[in-house]
Amino acid sequence: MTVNRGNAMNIDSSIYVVGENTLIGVAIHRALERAGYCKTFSEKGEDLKNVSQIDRLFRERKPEFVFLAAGKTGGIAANIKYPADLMLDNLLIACNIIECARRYNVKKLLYLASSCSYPRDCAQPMKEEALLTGLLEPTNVAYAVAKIAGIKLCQAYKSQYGSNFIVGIPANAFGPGDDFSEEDSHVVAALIRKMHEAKVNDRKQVEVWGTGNPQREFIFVDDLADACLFIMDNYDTPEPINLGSGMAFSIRDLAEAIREVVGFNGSIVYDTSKPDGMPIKSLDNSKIRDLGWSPYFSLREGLAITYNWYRKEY
Ligand code: GFB
Repeated sequence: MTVNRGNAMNIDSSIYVVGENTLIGVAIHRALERAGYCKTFSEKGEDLKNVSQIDRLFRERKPEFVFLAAGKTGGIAANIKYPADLMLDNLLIACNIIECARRYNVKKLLYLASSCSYPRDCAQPMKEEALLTGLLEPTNVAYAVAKIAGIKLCQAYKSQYGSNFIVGIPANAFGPGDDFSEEDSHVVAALIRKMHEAKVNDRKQVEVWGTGNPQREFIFVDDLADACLFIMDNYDTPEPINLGSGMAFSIRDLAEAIREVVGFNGSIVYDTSKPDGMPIKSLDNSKIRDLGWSPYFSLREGLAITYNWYRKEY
């Protein structure tokens, strides 16, 4: 029997997870399947930047709920090297998906923004109201502007058409399926790779970028996916909502934690010629906690699962 919970997803709702290969998209699929949702799908080779392909997909598959977890991402170096690619990809995908969701009367859409949408010198932990109150971090301004455009587009559709499009702002996600490339990855994947390679090649030291002082809030991707399902069912207002874990650490502490999980016994050196990026990014999670959601995995557990996955895959 189908249970009707107002705006909530039903077990047989048609659910489209946009981003078939992304870290977060894959984790949302896993979470939906685990929870028993039986009609979930992603694009099958369609180009998300091609509006006629996306229009056809919506017309044929008729999704009722959409998780928008697509768009190019990358760590600090990728943001410096490819600002145009990152910006264009994210803008086009947001425009195409959000407009098709309106055209085909999607009941509800969740757009995933990024914590780099907050101003560089934001008061910490960052509250949702702080968006657009100051200048952005220069190393990721192009990507951040694209993400802010996506947030504002959801709000504009809500205001003009009454569309139930909501926005989640995730902390820095990591987990199985992450990009482990040498230069373009985010810090967790990069340090797992560097320390693993140093261990197996018997190297004595590993280089960590920057001063080690910046602080980041990390969320294990299965917790993030769980938070996405939770707000799809329990949050209906156009103001963004932070999706964090409360686990804020300095890069130095993160590097030590990864060293232990990987079992690397050499030393860690800091290359201060590399950029630090935003000094602190930590989210105020009171909104989602007050609704009744909290994360399950500790940083250590998340790192161990991610490292096991990395060892099997690489
Ligand atoms: O993960 P990350 O690239 O993302 O870097 P951001 C976080 C911090 O780790 C920075 C330091 O201070 C880096 O300098 N770090 C140390 C390293 N060693 C490494 C390394 O080997 N690789 C990497 N990548 N970092 C991105 C944004 O910023 O975060 C994006 O550029 C996006 O726009 C994403 O929002 C979530 O948190 O600095």
